[in-house]
Amino acid sequence: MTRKIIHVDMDSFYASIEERDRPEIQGCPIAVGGSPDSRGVIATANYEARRYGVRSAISSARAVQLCPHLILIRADFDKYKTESQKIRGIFSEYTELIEPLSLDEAFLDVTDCTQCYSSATMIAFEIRGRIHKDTGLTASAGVAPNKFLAKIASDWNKPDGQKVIPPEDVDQFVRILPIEKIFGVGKVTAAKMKDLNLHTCGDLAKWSIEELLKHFGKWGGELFYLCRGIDERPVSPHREPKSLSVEYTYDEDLPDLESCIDRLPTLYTELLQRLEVDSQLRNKIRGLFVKVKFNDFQTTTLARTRYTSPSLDTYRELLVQAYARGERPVRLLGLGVRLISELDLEGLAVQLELFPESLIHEWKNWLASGT
Ligand code: DCP
Ligand code: MG
Repeated sequence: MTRKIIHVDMDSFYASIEERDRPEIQGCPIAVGGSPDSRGVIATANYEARRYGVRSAISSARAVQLCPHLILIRADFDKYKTESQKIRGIFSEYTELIEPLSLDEAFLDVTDCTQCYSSATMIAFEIRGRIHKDTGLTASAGVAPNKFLAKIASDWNKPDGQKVIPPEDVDQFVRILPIEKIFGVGKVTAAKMKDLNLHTCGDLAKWSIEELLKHFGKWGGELFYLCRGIDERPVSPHREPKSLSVEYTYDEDLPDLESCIDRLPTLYTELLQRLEVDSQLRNKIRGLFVKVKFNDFQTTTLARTRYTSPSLDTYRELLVQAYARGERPVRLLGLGVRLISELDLEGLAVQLELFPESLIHEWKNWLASGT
């Protein structure tokens, strides 16, 4: 049966909240992030600041270079969580099938919704209107028969827009869809695909599953379906991740251990931000890991279980050991935490003590100071 999936994604979420709360800076270029003096990074920027090239994950120092009159504001996660909860409250008036991906985005399965004459397009429109009325913020939405297409569609008419991909338009839509739109295709993979003369999903669809598997490993199997616009993954409200990690493939290989260590703080900040998304996650950490992919694609993961506080020092120690296994230039670095499932947690309630409140404050201060 054809499903109706909506992907809602707030526009420049943190920055829009700060702009809303400070009428005096409305219309100015605004970014939320750490301090430029101490290796801080940008979490996000409003659309005015983006015109200068200020984007998520660039260093705050670079952002100020690009836009000298940028207004840089420290993140206030409690405030963002409050807004996120309001938005989720609105979603839940339409469906129970909500899968949040972060504070500012979620998938909704509205196949069985009877509101708005069962029109998913109208439901998306109404939800965006409700969000604006209740929070003063704008959201964009994508409506499609599956998660893959709905997520691409929500980005199509951003900000404050929506796009619908009806089932009958799927073939035509994916045929000319650039490969960069596929989740997981970053700069490096895109360059590799282009070398193979693969530019659109239509190009990918000409390859056999064997060829895809040969060039892209296991992921090739997923690509076979995605490039045809097929994605059967359900919207699952109770997804329980087993781990949470951030990783980055560098445009140029990192030549030595020192340059790897230099990259740690940025990855670490992002990992902490991801952990902030769900307050339950902190209680579920039962180990830390570092992933290193060397320039010959050999990958090594070094984990330390029983560690429940993700400190930068521990990650540095792990990185030193992981690097020693290859001692070659590095193309990818990743940092992560292993999580315990809800069920395991019940049996190990005692261990909750392992994650003291004081540490959480330490993180927040650390984040705010941007060091
Ligand atoms: N975020 C972050 N670090 C990143 C990316 C995002 O801290 N590297 C935070 C800040 C964003 C929020 O997550 O406000 C949502 O991320 P999005 O990618 O949806 O970005 P925005 O909502 O800011 O902008 P857009 O309008 O492009 O969705
Ligand atoms: Mg967003």
